[in-house]
Amino acid sequence: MEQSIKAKFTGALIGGAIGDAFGAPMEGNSMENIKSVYGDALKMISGRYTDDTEMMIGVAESLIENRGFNGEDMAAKFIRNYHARRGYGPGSKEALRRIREGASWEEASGKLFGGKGSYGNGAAMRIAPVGVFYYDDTDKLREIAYKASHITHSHELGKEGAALQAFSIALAVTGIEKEVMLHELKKFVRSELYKEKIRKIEALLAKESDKKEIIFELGNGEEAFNSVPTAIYSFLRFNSFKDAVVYAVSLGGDTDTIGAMTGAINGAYYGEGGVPVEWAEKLEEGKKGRSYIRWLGEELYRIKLKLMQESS
Ligand code: R7I
Ligand code: MG
Ligand code: MG
Repeated sequence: MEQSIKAKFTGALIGGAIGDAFGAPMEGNSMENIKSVYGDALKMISGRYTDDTEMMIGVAESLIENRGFNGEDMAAKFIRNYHARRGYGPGSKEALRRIREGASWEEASGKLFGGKGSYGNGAAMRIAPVGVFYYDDTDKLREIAYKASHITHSHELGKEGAALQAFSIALAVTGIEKEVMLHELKKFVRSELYKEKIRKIEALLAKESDKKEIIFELGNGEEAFNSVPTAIYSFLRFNSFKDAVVYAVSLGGDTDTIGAMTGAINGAYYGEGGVPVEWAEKLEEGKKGRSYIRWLGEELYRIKLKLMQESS
């Protein structure tokens, strides 16, 4: 494994956190609203990240401590890190409350939203550590993405969205050519809804598409299927971290989350060096801030390297 892979691990985590913080002040605003306030000059207003990154940190901590997946521990990490002011989705909040009160991580999320579980993007938004850690093993990546999602999101479409986001990050780590990526994603996804979304991404990339069309066809909402494809599109359409993330956030809607997911794929593709320094410097510091998030990426890389050496 080359040294540059390390920068892709840290880039995915830092890039996700930056996309989250970048989009956070605009969450819930429409595309028109954002444009009327900022024009085309979207700025990094505050470096504060939200639940997206707080949960991503929990995923990374747990993978590191257990050298792989441990559901009970990952749920415990989510609970330990939880700060309501970071703005959690109602489903995630409820699942974590149930676990805190004694439910097992396997059963807590199952009965949400009428019994099928959540298809919100809360599992996909935090999945970057799984994407990098299992980048070389697609079957394992799928299995762990589903399990890590299940703690809060047991609906198939919620899990599939997280697996799709994780696999996009994995492909970005391998440095796959962008033209080939959609082909690989199409082979990977199992649900017809996501297959259709990927066909739409392909069609939209092949022509000039305006923002309204992207929002209409791919979505900018809190559902995994209305946000993960939008992040993938934003990555594929542009040639830099900055352009992709600015575009993703400018679409409005669930801006912190679409920003986070776009940032994670781009960070994994271009490496930490592709992340604008002025944005990285704005990302909050402190106990679990920028330096800690970078360290988590380095640790994931160090352990991955060790596991690969042990198995060869
Ligand atoms: O997915 P989740 O953790 O929310 C993440 C979002 C991100 O934008 C974060 O930045 C944070 O702001 O919250 O939380 P959930 O409550 O599980 O899902 C999010 C939303 O998706 C829900 O509030 C519902 O509106 C919708 N949703 C569903 N609606 C109907 N039926 C999710 N699952 C269902 C469903 O099965
Ligand atoms: Mg958020
Ligand atoms: Mg959000």
